[in-house]
Amino acid sequence: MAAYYQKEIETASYEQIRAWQDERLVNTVNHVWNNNEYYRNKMKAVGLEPGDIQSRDDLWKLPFLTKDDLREAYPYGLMSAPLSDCVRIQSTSGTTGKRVVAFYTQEDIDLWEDCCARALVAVGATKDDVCQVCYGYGLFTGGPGLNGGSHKVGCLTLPMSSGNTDRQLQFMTDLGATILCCTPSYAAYLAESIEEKGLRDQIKLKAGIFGAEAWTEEMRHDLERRLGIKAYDIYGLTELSGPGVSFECEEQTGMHINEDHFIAETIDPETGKVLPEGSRGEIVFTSITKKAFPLLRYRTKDIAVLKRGVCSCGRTFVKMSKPMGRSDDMLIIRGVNVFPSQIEEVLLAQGLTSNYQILVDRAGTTDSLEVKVEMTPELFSDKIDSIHKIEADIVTALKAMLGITAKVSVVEPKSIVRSEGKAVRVIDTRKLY
Ligand code: DLL
Repeated sequence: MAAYYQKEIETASYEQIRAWQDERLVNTVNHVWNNNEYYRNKMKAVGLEPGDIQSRDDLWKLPFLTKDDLREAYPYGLMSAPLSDCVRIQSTSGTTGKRVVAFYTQEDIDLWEDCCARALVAVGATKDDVCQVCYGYGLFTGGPGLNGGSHKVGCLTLPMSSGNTDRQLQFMTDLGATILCCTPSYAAYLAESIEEKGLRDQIKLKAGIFGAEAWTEEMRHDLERRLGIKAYDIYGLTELSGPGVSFECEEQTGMHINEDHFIAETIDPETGKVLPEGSRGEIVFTSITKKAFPLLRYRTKDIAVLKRGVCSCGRTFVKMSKPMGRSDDMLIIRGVNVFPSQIEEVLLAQGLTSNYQILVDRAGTTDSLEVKVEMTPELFSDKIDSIHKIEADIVTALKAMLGITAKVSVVEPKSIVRSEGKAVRVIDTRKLY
């Protein structure tokens, strides 16, 4: 029997969902027009006034918002509530030049935590559960979001944050954790450690909520078998609040989008044309309840399919498939969002060339990142020691920029294959989609 955190909302009729969306969209458009100059200018630039948006049917008229807008408006340009009403920021992982800062009022946090609570209840969480949250806490949204959701459900919450696997396993076994929240790759690492330490019969986990990066159905089956759980997907992004934009239910056939808070569209990433539901394309979200940082038609760059229909769990919210790739070049490596341009920036700052290659692989359950870069002709004559020093400096600079450790090899000039068309700079051999 399916359980819900907010049954009336989660099982509302399509007409009711539409009515909420129509009304809340109009309110949000008026809210940004009245409170945010950046939005007002963006709307004016295409000749729009708030009165032009009367319902969801008018959504297409609004211009898209992209990460570039967020960067341009950094830090306060898109804040749409007075600073005195904002109580928190969160930020995207591991980036300097490309950092996105999202703001929250107390009400924004409350609604976000409701979304996470819905996700937890959908996987069977109740107030009798012990919920171990090993997503990162701090600026990353994973820890705070699921932590808040877990509190709302009334679970005993273990705010573990990421890393320190021995301690994770000790708490998991000693306190009898039943719900595990982390990235799928960390879940796989925990499974491996549990096997190595022979702890399998001491764990009481029954469900896992895994997201923040791509993972396959094969990985789901593997995690379910090794941890003796049901493994569920959860999706979200910092810009839209964090985890809980959509979540899987017991059917495990896609993630219900919390449509009372977000309107989803699918577009052709090349032309920007809106595609009918059911088409594969880039997902665009409009937040319709956020106050401090509302986003109108935000291009996620995530490629997926929306599917509307009756779900056996009783929920009526449209489902999105697992993301099937991205329409930009962002990589997610060990949970950290990495743009190749950031790596290039580091290499050039260290006096190297732009002849480089980024190799991403997955050894066992852990992503590996290797950067090969050609030395300059001047460096070529240098001693091996100085080459090692440059490699070490790049490792340090990459760690400072991205927060993750990469293997770096400085190679001979002209040893990286030249391309006649677009340079193939990224070779990602992980099988994620
Ligand atoms: O990853 C929020 C989150 C935390 C989601 C915990 C789920 C669980 P960002 O760091 O801003 O936010 O990264 C957002 O991660 O645009 C997708 O490309 C990717 N992503 C998030 N969830 C999934 C998922 C968090 N379930 C970016 N499957 C998004 C595949 C995902 N990719």
